[in-house]
Amino acid sequence: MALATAVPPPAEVAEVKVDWTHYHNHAETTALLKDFAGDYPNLCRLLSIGKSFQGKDIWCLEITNSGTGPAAEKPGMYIDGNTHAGEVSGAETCLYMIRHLLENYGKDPLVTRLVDTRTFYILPKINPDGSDAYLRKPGDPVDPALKKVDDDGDGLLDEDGPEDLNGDGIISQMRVRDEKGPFKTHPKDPRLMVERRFDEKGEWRVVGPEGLDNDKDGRTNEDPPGGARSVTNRNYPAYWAPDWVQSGGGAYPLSEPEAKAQVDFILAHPNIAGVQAHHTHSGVILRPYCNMGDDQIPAQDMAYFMAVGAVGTELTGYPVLSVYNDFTTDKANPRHGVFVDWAYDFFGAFAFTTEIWKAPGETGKSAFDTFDELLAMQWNDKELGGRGFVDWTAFKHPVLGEVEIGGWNSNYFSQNPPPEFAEAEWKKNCLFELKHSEALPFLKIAGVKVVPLGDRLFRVLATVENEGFLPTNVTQKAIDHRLAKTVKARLELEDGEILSGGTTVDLGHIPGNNPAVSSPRGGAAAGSLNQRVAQWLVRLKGKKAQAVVTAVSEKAGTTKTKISLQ
Ligand SMILES: [Ca+2]
Ligand SMILES: [Ca+2]
Ligand SMILES: [Ca+2]
Ligand SMILES: [Ca+2]
Ligand SMILES: [Zn+2]
Repeated sequence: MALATAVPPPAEVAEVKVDWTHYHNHAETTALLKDFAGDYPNLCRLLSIGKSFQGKDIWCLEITNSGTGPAAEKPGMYIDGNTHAGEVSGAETCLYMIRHLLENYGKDPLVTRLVDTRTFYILPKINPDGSDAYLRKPGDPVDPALKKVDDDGDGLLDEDGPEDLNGDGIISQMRVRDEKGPFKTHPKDPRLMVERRFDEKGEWRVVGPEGLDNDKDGRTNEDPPGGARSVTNRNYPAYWAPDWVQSGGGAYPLSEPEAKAQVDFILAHPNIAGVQAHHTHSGVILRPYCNMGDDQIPAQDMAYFMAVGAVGTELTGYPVLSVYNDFTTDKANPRHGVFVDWAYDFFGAFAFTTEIWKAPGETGKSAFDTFDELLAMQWNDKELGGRGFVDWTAFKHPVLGEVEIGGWNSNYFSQNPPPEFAEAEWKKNCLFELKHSEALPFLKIAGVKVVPLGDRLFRVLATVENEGFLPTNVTQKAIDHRLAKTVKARLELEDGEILSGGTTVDLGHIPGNNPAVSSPRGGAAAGSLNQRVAQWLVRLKGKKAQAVVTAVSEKAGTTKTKISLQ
């Protein structure tokens, strides 16, 4: 990097207003990203990394101070959201991060330093098609230019969309009275149902989502306008498995255009050292692996996962969990082809996936552990005025006859936070991810010593330091998998000859700034562990000369300094 030049945002730029009580669809997100890119041309650049199945741009806002060097020569922090259609919280958290970085640049010292020294690649919506299908309200127009999607693979396109039968704007559940049904009315709250005991009579059977089975295939609302195809988080080239092992992986790794665009983008940006994906929900920070235990993670990597993760827990209140150990109910059927495993194991970055939002009533480690509906209902009554639950009401269904429509409005109660609770979630995750980016390895030239040896001979000693917390190789796994590149120091000399050392000196991998964590097996090492010295012996043609020392690390950045020899 060149010398730092602070770029204060132009004074006349008004803040980009973002309503954090609103979940933004693709068109709204696009407009916001264009506003940010237009307002902060020195700090960010809007890139389309590819198109979704329906032809929507998958946006990446690249954020760094262009005055302090090219984006590719700084440690990269990759942040994405909304891979799963309904997990729209991830997109909002990305937008929050974007706004936080751009509008606090020049005001907040940490933000300013990070935007000067790191490059953020922020992709709010990996899956804009699925996200739009989820956010679409019953009756909203569908853009006729978009490709239609056969969600259920029956050869018909968009043939069974949702019907808001009772006209309340929400697609709820339908239930019918049935003595053989699995549920009875909850004895403590008549709005709720509970499973009957084997020796009790049933009262209710849930027949599916509110609507009509338009194509009479026995399923209701299974192929709505638009749609998402799969784009699940199982389509990545890490321990991928086909349908007979796990459903949802797609036809082959990266068969989905969104996943392919995402992986191609990351591979084209090898400076990316930190990876953060956003999903919902559970209120947990997940780390690798999805299909293996912690014995497969080198001790040093585990120490870093714990150290960075602990900051995450402190700032978000979310525990850091292994997907396999703590987030997989059936250990015989773990997840395959998951992004976080690819990013850590196959790309060599330090990767987390956060499941944003722990809904009230979800008292277990993960959202699928427990749902205490009484607790959830109490919270719903107290905090939301009952808005999170649609009371069951009778409706005369044209096909099913007498039904009741109601139940949890789970999209904005459990799957995503209710709007008034959203901003606090976005903010605390943003603050953790800033800390993750602060932990990335960061190269600097701590000093250059020029020792005159007489007769136009000089010894040049450049001390290259990793100021960051993580080592320049980022993970031990990256070394094991031959992904990590060593740090190189280069001397460019006018009017002289390098006699020993060669132009480029290989400095190996440089540990981070905390030796206790850098070498967990050997205990604390010497204080200068995070420094390496490059040496050259040179002979000048004349009495003096100018030279440039450059230190290059793929993931810790490039830095250079000018020296004079005389
Ligand atoms: Ca279909
Ligand atoms: Ca309804
Ligand atoms: Ca149907
Ligand atoms: Ca329907
Ligand atoms: Zn998800």
